[in-house]
Amino acid sequence: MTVLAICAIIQAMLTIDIVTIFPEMFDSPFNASIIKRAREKGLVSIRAHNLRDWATDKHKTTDDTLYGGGGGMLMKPEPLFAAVEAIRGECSVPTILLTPQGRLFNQQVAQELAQESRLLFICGRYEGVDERVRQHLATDELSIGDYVLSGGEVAAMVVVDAVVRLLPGALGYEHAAAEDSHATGLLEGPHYTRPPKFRAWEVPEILTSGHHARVAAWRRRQALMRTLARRPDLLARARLDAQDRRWLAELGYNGPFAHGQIDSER
Ligand code: JF5
Repeated sequence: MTVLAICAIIQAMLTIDIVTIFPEMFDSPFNASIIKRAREKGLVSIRAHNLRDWATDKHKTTDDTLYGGGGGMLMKPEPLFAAVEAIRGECSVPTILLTPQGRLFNQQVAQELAQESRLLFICGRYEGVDERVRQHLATDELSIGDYVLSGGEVAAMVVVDAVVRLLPGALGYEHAAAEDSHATGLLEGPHYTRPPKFRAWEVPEILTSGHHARVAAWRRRQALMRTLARRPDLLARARLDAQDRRWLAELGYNGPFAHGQIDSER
């Protein structure tokens, strides 16, 4: 048996539970593309639970008005606690509330979450959740960016997508996750496919030259140029070698750089 086949057998499944008042929102995105394939391969199990199943009144109420007035609605604590405690059972499960007040989600957080065996996401609606849910039920609060969504569902989809594609075996060998932008710490440079000339626009000659080392150097330089132009903040944390730093200096960037030894090879 191959090492790969053995790894495939010992790879434990990630179980993701989502608590929401709109479980049907998750049907399409989790039944397409990479997430669908990861589920079919048994790498991940994803369940979207209807919070209303844990509401106890005849109208299945999950929200209520704010104490202190001012208008607006908040998610009631009782159905959320009942749902999360029932789904968790006796297990300790990272329980993540999606909210604009959370810590900012990024590739590093995605890598951390991909190491877990279970994840539970709470999707808020309206003006948010009762403070006791944050304090005594959620173990973590994540934001996917500085904008307001109508609810946590779309944010949960973003986090689940970023995590699932990191699970070993989720991606085809066409594109290993280690090569991705943000895993390298740089933005990707320009990419081209056929035809070599489309309308007036030609593919850079270097790419069709067949000089693999020169192509690699060109791509790296393009990635550095694009990162400097669009996201110079990323350069301070990127892994850069001596050649990278020389190119950046030519472009007028002289730091800050991440500390640690300069890689002799990437
Ligand atoms: C939400 C009440 C949560 O809007 C967001 C969000 C923005 N960035 N990251 C998450 O969460 C949804 C809406 C209303 C609570």
